[in-house]
Amino acid sequence: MGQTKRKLREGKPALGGWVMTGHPVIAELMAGEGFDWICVDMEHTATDYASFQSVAQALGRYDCDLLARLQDCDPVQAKRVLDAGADGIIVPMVNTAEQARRAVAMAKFPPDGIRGVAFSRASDYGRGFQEYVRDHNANVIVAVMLEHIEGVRNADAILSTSGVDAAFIGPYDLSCSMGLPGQLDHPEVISAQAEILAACLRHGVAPGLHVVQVAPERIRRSIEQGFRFIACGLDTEFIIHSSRAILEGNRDNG
Ligand code: 3PY
Ligand code: MG
Repeated sequence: MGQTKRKLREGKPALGGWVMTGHPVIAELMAGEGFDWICVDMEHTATDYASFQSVAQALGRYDCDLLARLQDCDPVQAKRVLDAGADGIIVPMVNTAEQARRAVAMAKFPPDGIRGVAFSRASDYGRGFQEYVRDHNANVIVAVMLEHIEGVRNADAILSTSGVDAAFIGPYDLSCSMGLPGQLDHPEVISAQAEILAACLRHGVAPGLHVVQVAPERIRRSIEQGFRFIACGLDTEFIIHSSRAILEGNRDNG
């Protein structure tokens, strides 16, 4: 079992980096700084499976779990990223218990799920087949995204689904679904997030949050609030902000 799942089980924060660029070097740079996990976003990017596999290969020498955010609750996508070496999946827009059951099933081999076996990279091309299949269902991380008000209403049913390790709030989609796009500090959005957090605690699921516009104090606040599976920003945001900070005040001096 990787460190992320172990930390979540122990109620400890597991901090993740978020890769929009799909580039293995970016993922390596972030993993080398000590993130517990890296997520490659395949929902809102052009990242394909070959790039995902390159990231998996690049992260091999780091003690850092690799997750993929899928485009949808789709068994084909889950199969392909897990075969490439993902340690888990983040499934967007899980609004019902049925979708949550599907998310778990597509991540696990029978008898717990429906994932097909293969001599893929994940099992060292078959050389580690028996061991991989034996341990996988216990090791894989299944995070469902609660990012729609319908998901908030169904939070108890979703989070009582066996095999869901973490509930991951997408604050932007959540705010949009409430007619409050991007108003993350609106009391109704804050209260919807608090409902998800409380449902997580009721069902023993790790509460997660994507702090998209990241600052160290926002991560600290999220941990204090009780969130444990926390994505810290985006690689693209890191590059924007460091570029801006360097140029600010120096642009006219050259
Ligand atoms: C959202 O805020 O909707 C997200 O999906 C963040 O990952
Ligand atoms: Mg979203």
